[in-house]
Amino acid sequence: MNIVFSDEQRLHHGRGELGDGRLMPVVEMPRRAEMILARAREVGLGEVIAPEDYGRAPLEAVHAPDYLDFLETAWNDWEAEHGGEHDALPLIWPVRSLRNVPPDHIDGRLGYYALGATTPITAHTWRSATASANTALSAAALLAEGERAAFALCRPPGHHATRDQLGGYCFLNNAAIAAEWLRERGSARVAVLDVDYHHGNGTQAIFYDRPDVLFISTHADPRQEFPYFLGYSDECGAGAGEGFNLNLPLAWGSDWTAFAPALEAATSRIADFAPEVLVVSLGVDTFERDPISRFKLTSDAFPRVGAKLAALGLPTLFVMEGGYAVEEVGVNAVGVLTGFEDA
Ligand code: B3N
Ligand code: ZN
Repeated sequence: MNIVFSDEQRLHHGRGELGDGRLMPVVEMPRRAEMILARAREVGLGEVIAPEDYGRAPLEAVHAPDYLDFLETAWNDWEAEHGGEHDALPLIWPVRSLRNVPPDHIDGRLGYYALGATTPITAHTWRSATASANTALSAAALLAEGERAAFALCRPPGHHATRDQLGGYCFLNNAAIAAEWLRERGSARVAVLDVDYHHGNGTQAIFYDRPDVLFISTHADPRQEFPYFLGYSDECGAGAGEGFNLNLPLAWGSDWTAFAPALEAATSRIADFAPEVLVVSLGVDTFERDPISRFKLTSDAFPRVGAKLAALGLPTLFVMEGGYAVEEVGVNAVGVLTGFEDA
């Protein structure tokens, strides 16, 4: 299986993230991608290919043009107002009693276009985020050319990014951009399966009223875990999309015995849907020693996940999402991919 990755994806590196009531070192760091790349090379997974530039059209198929303009200019606007010493972070949001209008000032715009305060914008964010989206698109193109599977080593990740909001370390929704591109290239039905520890709220929202893109997510129960405000089991899709969204939340502490039945329910629904292609939002923050998560999967679970996905017999695009146990992230992410290939 070929791997798509660009050196530009290393550039985004936040100086701190808000958590525990203070600014902490970021967990979503360039070394994550380096560890995954090193492991992929170590096991001879496939060739590492640089992405092509697909331009703005596939981004606009998923994201609002004004949001893309904001992302592209946010750092310059922030630097002009606050200097470049600290990353850009929002401090107020258009919540219930306020008006949902985009202001002119960068501090207001940050709140308008962000769903939380954990995602710093840096001087290189736009470059890395667009490179990450191009990585997903280039890997999708490998499937369109007839490959059975491809791995988009996306970083920054994407599944929390909505049509017009960043959050949860995500700026552009790489999996959604790839899924929509595959749809527009002629795949009549696309399934997106999100196995990250966190609910893929952005991907869900983007496809919520669509019957042609099935979204399924296994994740930590939003009653207990980020993103808290989406990912409940009664969210089934809307309008023409009703019945094409399936959330499978699991309690803190879930191990393979809890995770495996959810994965079985997910793959069974995908088989019924009979998609032409499967996009996997691949997070390995379900790992027992992940520093920000509370599932208990051991490293030997990840090849089993890959084998289970392979049994669907579908062209499969893996799009990297979360996973912050840096020493093990390569073994765990690549474990899914070798499990898929060896099945
Ligand atoms: O949940 C957190 C968080 C929890 C613990 C942390 N420690 C102990 C360092 C740090 C952060 N923050 C909220 C933002 C979570 C974003 C999740 C991104 C992700 O992986 N999505 O799939
Ligand atoms: Zn996650």
